[in-house]
Amino acid sequence: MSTPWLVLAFFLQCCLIASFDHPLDPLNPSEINRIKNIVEKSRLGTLPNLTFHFVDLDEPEKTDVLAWLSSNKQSSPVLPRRAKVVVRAGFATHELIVDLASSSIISDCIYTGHGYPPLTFIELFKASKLPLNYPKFKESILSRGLNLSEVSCIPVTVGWYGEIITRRALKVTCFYRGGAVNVFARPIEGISMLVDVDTMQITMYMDRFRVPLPKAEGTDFRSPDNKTTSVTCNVTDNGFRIEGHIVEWENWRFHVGFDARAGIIISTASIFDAKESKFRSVLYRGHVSETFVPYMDPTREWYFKTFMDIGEYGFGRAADTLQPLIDCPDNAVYMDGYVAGADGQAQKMPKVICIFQRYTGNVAWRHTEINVPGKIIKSGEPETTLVVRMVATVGNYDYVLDWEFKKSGSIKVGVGLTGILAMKGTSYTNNDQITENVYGTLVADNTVAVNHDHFLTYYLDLDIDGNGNSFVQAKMQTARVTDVHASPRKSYWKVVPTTAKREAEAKVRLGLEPADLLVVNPNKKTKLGNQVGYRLITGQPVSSLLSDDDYPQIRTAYTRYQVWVTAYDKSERWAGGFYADRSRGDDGLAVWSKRNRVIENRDIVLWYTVGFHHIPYQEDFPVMPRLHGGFELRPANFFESNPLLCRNTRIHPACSTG
Ligand SMILES: *[C@@H]1O[C@H](CO)[C@@H](O)[C@H](O)[C@H]1NC(C)=O
Ligand SMILES: *[C@@H]1O[C@H](CO)[C@@H](O)[C@H](O)[C@H]1NC(C)=O
Ligand SMILES: *[C@@H]1O[C@H](CO)[C@@H](O)[C@H](O)[C@H]1NC(C)=O
Ligand SMILES: *[C@@H]1O[C@H](CO)[C@@H](O)[C@H](O)[C@H]1NC(C)=O
Ligand SMILES: [Cu+2]
Repeated sequence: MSTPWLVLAFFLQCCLIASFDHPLDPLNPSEINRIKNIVEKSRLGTLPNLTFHFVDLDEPEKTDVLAWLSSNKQSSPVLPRRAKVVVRAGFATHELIVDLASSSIISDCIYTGHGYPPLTFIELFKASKLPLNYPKFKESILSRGLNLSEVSCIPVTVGWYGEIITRRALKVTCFYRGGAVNVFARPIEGISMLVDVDTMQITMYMDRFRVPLPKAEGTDFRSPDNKTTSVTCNVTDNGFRIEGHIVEWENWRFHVGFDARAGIIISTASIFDAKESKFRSVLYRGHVSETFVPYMDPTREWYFKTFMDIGEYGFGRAADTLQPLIDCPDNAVYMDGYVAGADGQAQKMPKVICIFQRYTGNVAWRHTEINVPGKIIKSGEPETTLVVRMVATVGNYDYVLDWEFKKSGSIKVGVGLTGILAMKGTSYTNNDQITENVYGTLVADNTVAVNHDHFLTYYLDLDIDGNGNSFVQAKMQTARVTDVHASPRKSYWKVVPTTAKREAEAKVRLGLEPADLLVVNPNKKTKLGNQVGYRLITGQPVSSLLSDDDYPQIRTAYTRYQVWVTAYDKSERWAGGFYADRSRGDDGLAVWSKRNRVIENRDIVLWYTVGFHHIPYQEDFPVMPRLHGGFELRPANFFESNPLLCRNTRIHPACSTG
């Protein structure tokens, strides 16, 4: 195949896709507003206190999406455009499917199980204002000699601690600005308050003790240099194309969606195989599915801080407008997101995703050959990647979430933690004074930053060259040399591949035995007869250290293992369960896996948890330098040889289709 033809073929494929909407496109603002109208005009509109908690695309059946993708889009039937909507009306949770074509609600069930939908921004806002008009709180502030107008209160979710009956509730913790800007650095300790969300009233108030307020000096987190300047970008100079939600860059093509719960959703990612002269599927859908952030202070004022931010609030809703030159480099292109507000109205979230080509400064590959007589032969290539990024600011913490695509076929997922630590006031000003357990590190005078974990669980519906896939652990086991005459060696390691037949065999706690973890397509082999696959290169093997009978652990039992594989089921997307607020662990990854379905040569979903045990250090104060974690999905016998030598943009002898 000659170069011009190959380039032309690539060009044609990319441009045909471009002029049609993709069935996985997120709901656009006019669709969100139509959903609001459809729901308000229905019987639900006559019930009191109608609020929208979840409005998301109800994606078409996967088989239909795949058929659509491989069809001639002009003649193929239009796929249904539907939304999954959760509203509260008359203090009940209604789960709706709204059909946009017929402008009707095609299903409406009242959810009566445990747990509640995500809290709305308005609920959080109202709860944060309640203490400021609450007489007992005003008294507490006055008696501490503080000025009420300098107090900021922050509502937090309360979890579940074995209560038989739960209501929608928040606790509120308060901080003293006193002219400073780092709100979280100056906690007003000793006070607890419970807010009943449905009645929006404080139903429990306790002021148990007081400790000195941490001082304002040294808490300012603002950068001394003012680097924020606006930069205009030229899309054609960035080396990639965006048409609607489809991004094409080098050998990659994928769809970027934005969702109130997950934030970035990468769909239908496929890679162009120059040898086969076609796109091959890699990832049907990938996104962060749940987070779990338990703090390790069991005292009355702190024990409930065991957050599941994605299910309780939403990473998409917490997505921040990105700051050019700080959050993303000057060649970045930005995308807006849309979410439904509590009233159902579409809200624009400007510039919440950025996409940019990155010159990593790394070597993609290289070699110097000195053994050819009379010559020194050198070659190599610098690494350039494409990054899709968002930042979720959930209260004190900022999560920088990256999807990085490499020409080598790798997808690297990065998680950056930065922002402000969760801190509590204390009487101590020096570590030598401390004789009791303070559950954290003294990071400033009168300030303890509390020990905690971060677990970010990713949903990875890999479709390696089609959707009949298997999960293989290529275990490395020490073997003895038995024939002492043949070798002076005593031992070596050999690879023992084991294919998981059912879900129970695919729960992995990393670090116990060395193994490569692979998703392979057992129906496809390379010319050399190896199964095509992708490998999960994991990060640090972090799993939850809480005991199995501890309530937060019951709610997030999936954090006991870093890797799970489940049979694909469209409804199984949120690892901590769909109704995460006040959940009891009866929905979610650990429960689905117990069904022990067959996962060999099936459509399967890989789940991986990026974890951090976070002991705070003084350098994390007043704002934390970014801490990095993540994982990589890397081709493993997927290509016939190094794909960097055979991309669509250039032809190398190694790539001839023969
Ligand atoms: C619920 O609706 C009623 C009637 O409109 C209103 O009086 C009440 O304040 C609402 N409750 C909440 C929590 O918004
Ligand atoms: C309290 O703070 C407000 C706002 O910062 C200020 O206007 C007011 O003078 C302060 N009151 C006292 C008693 O310091
Ligand atoms: C930083 O720049 C912004 C925008 O130009 C300006 O409004 C602000 O005052 C500057 N801040 C400082 C500390 O120089
Ligand atoms: C982008 O760059 C191209 C090539 O450098 C140029 O032709 C085009 O006019 C630029 N577009 C904009 C909007 O600046
Ligand atoms: Cu942390």
